[in-house]
Amino acid sequence: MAAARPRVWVSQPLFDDIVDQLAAHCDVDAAAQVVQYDAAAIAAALRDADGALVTLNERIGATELAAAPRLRAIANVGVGYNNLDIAALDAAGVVATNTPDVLTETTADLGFALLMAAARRIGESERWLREGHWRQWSFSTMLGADVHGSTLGILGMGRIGQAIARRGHHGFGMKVLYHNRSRLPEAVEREVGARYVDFDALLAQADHLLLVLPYSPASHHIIGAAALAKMKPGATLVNIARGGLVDELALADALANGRLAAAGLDVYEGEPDVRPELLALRNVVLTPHIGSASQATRRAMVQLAVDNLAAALGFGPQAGRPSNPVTAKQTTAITTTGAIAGAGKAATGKRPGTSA
Ligand code: 8YV
Repeated sequence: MAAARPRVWVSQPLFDDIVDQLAAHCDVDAAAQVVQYDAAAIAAALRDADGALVTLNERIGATELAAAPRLRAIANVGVGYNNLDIAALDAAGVVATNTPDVLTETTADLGFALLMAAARRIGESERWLREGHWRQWSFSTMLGADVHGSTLGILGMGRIGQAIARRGHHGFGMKVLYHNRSRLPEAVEREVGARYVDFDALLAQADHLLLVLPYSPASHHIIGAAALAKMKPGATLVNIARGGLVDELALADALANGRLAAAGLDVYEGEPDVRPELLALRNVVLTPHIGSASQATRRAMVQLAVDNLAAALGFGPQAGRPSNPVTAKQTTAITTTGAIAGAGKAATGKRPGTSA
């Protein structure tokens, strides 16, 4: 008797033509429309599944796994995987994979776009024009901060951080400073044009600070009231990693009282809900988690996740050896002192736990 085909759950509509490749080996149960799942719905969907293809909106931990005896692999469509409890997956013998590399440049583009939009008040200017205020124009209308020639601070220096550093250094003549859980090799620092500094120096010296570090309990609210108070007055903050890195109420305060000039946010602690305190401010540019959202990159992410899942389930050219496994050991954290928490591969710039 032929072995039963594995069952795969696909949590959201992705790209059908790519997801359909799984049908060569598996029975595929793919969501036909966008769904917001609660824990019970995820447990129900996983009950008979051997594999799952999920996005960062699906949170999976010990509770959901307890009801999924057949589950062998979860392929996350995203480089960040803080939606998955990796220790619980390891304990349950479930392989988890992510989609690094393919989204690096696209996400770095968005980081830079938010930096420029915030510093040069582009969102605010556009609203002002649409609201019919142009006749009130004066020579000091919408004065912002320069990006070229300023000091760019990058917190988290994985692949995306490095891609942003290159843009700043080579494209905009910026002085680029970074802080990371470990220092890059000198040759990499030279190539990306960035200098390592400690956390406090980064806060104090950056005209524009970009957050590109993984979220974990250790990095929760790493930018809170204390860190904001150490930032250069009039600086810009951009977060393209995970919302939980920033204490959003403290940030809203700093933006409202002028301590920071502007912010650009692509991620939020309670997304898809955005705090009214942020929505009420004019000097913050808000985008709905679109860091990797170009046609080509989102397709590449789904292709990589499909290949990872097929390999983890024992099919295809990489059978048994998915390219991008993540394990609890790789889930490391940056610290404010520059010490390294956990084990990782940051020195090569290949950071499996990077979030954005
Ligand atoms: C998401 C991201 O994957 O890769 C990440 O970590 O945050 C994004 O690219 C994307 O929003 C789809 O879930």
